[in-house]
Amino acid sequence: MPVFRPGLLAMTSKRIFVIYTGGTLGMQPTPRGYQPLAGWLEQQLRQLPELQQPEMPEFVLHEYAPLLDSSDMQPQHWQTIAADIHAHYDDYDGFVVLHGTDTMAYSAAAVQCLLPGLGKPVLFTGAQIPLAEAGSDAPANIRNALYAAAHSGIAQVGIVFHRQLLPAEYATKVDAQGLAAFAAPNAKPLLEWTDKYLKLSELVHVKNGDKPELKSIVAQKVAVLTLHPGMDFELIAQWLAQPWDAVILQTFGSGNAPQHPTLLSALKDASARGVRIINRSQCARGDVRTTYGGAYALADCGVVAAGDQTLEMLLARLMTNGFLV
Ligand code: ASN
Repeated sequence: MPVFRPGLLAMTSKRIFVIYTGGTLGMQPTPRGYQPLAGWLEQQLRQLPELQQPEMPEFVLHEYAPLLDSSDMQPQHWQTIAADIHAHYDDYDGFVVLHGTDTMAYSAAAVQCLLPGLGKPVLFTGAQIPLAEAGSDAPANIRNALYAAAHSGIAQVGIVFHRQLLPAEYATKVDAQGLAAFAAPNAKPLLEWTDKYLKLSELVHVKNGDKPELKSIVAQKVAVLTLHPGMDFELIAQWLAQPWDAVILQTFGSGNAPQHPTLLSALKDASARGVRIINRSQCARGDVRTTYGGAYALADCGVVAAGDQTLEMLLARLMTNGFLV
């Protein structure tokens, strides 16, 4: 396993393009909760001691207007991020996207789908505590993201958070307030920062610099339906009759649903009309399998098993016309 000793690296001439979309990282307290503040972050980052070390790369900060809480991010924002990376691709060694944590895993998954054939690192990071407040996790997260974008050799989209670099394909937000906000229950971290070392897992795609393709978002009417005991299947059947392009069913355990005739016939009708219906487990770890009758019943209705894909990645694939399974 390759190991980097940050302290021993010589001065670097690496250049990183940083896209700042908003999020808690750069927010200020106001009477109506935390809000982003335009034009504030760059000066703060230029003074941050963590970023002044010789092994840290140079960076250019591209601030979006308006800065957003990530709950306001939409597919068109994913497209803008991917297009900006694509437009600046040849001029930088890697890319860091500063983003709110709430929908970071969705944006990271989407950017991965929008830039197939990526040959350089694209690392999303943010914070749970604003940089403006004591005890903020922003300095360490930004430092680790910039460092990994310059030195790790990773050629994929990842999320750097709380001493880990997780693959965008498997990352999800698991903690609303805690600093270890992200996990990849079905994958290993690509990198982990220990006290002395940066450990690189063997799973990384190695950097080759190749310019990716830039795909476009395809407008889709997608809905997510989480199954639960006590559902009203008559109402669900009416809902499934709406003109969806795709429905992600969050099923029980290893992909099971109640074998209720009203539900099953509504699913069968919808899939016969061309609605793509996907079976994804509502469990965080594990995958969808035809182990039980409930999963076979869904497959008989034309419902497609999602394997171990995250909700974020499934949505991203649906919205970019990528392969689902
Ligand atoms: N609401 C914030 C956001 O997603 C949460 C955060 O960044 N920690 O923009």
